[in-house]
Amino acid sequence: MATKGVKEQTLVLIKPDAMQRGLVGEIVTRFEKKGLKLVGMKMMGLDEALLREHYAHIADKPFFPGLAKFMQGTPVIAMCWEGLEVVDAVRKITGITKARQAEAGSIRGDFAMSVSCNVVHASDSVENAEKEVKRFFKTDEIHNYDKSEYTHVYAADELV
Ligand code: IDP
Ligand code: MG
Repeated sequence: MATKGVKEQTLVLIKPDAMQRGLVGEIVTRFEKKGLKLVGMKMMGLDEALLREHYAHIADKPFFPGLAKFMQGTPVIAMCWEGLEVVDAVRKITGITKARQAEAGSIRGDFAMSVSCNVVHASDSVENAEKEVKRFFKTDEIHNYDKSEYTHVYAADELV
């Protein structure tokens, strides 16, 4: 799976608070309007093993059991977005973890007040994005197609 240039990929999860609050369309729209390419999307429930792997860096924190319960409250929507330096771009659109301090204009800044119920997950580095896309999607669930608007989203020398 190519992950360089305009083919860089990142994982976004729409979390259960956003599912309950009817924010799915709004969240997807923000990434679409930025000019990113949606190459994978599915609804899925997260089991304990997947959550322990995905949140390995915080699995020993006291808040982890509560977080795991929250993340299992509804199915989530997993998305793979593609674009030039997309991992960084999506983190900026997402905003910082503590949503009530997240910058206005970011998804968390505009739609959330909590540290744990913060509407979306976004991969935090190119290295982690590669692992996370593989964790949530099978190879044949990631799609390769031409996006006609790319000639307007990117300059010719960026389209490599
Ligand atoms: P991130 O989602 O902004 O990358 P991480 O530090 O990777 O933040 O934490 C993963 C998720 O764990 C957060 O999005 C949030 O849902 C939850 N979380 C992180 N820190 C806390 C905390 O101090 N209390 C409760 N939940 C937390
Ligand atoms: Mg993180």
